[in-house]
Amino acid sequence: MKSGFVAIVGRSNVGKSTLLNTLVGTKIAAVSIKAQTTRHIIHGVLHDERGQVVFVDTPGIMKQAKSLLTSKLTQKIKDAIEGIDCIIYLVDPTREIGDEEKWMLALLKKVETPVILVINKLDLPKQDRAYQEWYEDLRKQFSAIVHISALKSQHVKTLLDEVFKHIPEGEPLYDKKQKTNVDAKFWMAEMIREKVFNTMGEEIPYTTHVVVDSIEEKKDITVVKARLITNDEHYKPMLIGHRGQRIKEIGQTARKELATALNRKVYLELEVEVNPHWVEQFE
Ligand SMILES: Nc1nc2c(ncn2[C@@H]2O[C@H](COP(=O)(O)OP(=O)(O)OP(=O)(O)O)[C@@H](O)[C@H]2O)c(=O)[nH]1
Ligand SMILES: [Mg+2]
Repeated sequence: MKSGFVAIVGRSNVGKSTLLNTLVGTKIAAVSIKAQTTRHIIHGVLHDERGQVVFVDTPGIMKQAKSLLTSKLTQKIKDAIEGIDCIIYLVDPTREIGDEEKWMLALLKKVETPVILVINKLDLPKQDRAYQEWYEDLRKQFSAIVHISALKSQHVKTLLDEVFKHIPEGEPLYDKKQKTNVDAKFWMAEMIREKVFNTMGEEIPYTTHVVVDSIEEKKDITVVKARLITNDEHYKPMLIGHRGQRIKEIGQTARKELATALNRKVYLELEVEVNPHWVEQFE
């Protein structure tokens, strides 16, 4: 049996977490239109007759936002590509090539690991994919090139066949039933944070954080208590909204998703907290 690690890298918003979820077949990682949605290294485990592949989702590279959070995330990307068997370099052909893409390309040039260039968002109309050829011209630098739609699950099997070529024989690292390294509290916090990002517009900074404090399994309901943490007093009323409308909307959409995933009734209690130091405490 084969067994190995594959890192999914690329700049912010290209669809890395969407691809992880599609490959594993379950929603593990949060997905949003906001940049820097992913902040932690998340494992999604794929089991098939050939063996096991642990896909490693990474934070998107973002150069403009010079902040403590960004530099911590950049370090995580570098750590994630150490000691793995193959890299999926995911790109978005609809967006202009900028400094971030160049940074990513320079980083990948230095690694010895095989890199598969994966051009995403194939489901979008051709005229929207204006930079596709620019990426296709880079194919010589990579071990393979695959066009996919992570969102619509197009050609994901082709990608997987390509990945398995680089996976060595080995013992499985995860139990057959296990699909991720993240625990329930972390996963729920990620699902709630995704709703914060998708409910709020540009007014809310990407630094908003979520912590789940408790999950209580009652007879026919799961009670979840969580805090939305912002680093600035100023954002608290925005998160709460007029007469609590915003927080209510975040809570309702998050509760629905958790209930569907768990196949149980969920009661979700949300609170907003200001903590100017959370980024420093972030690991
Ligand atoms: N049309 C289309 N949209 C996609 C596809 N894959 C991802 N998206 C969208 O692109 C946006 C970003 O997706 P994410 O999966 O959060 O991207 P990411 O690369 O993980 O982003 P960060 O975690 O911020 O680095 C979301 O709105 C997705 O729905 C795709 O194949 N086609
Ligand atoms: Mg992500």
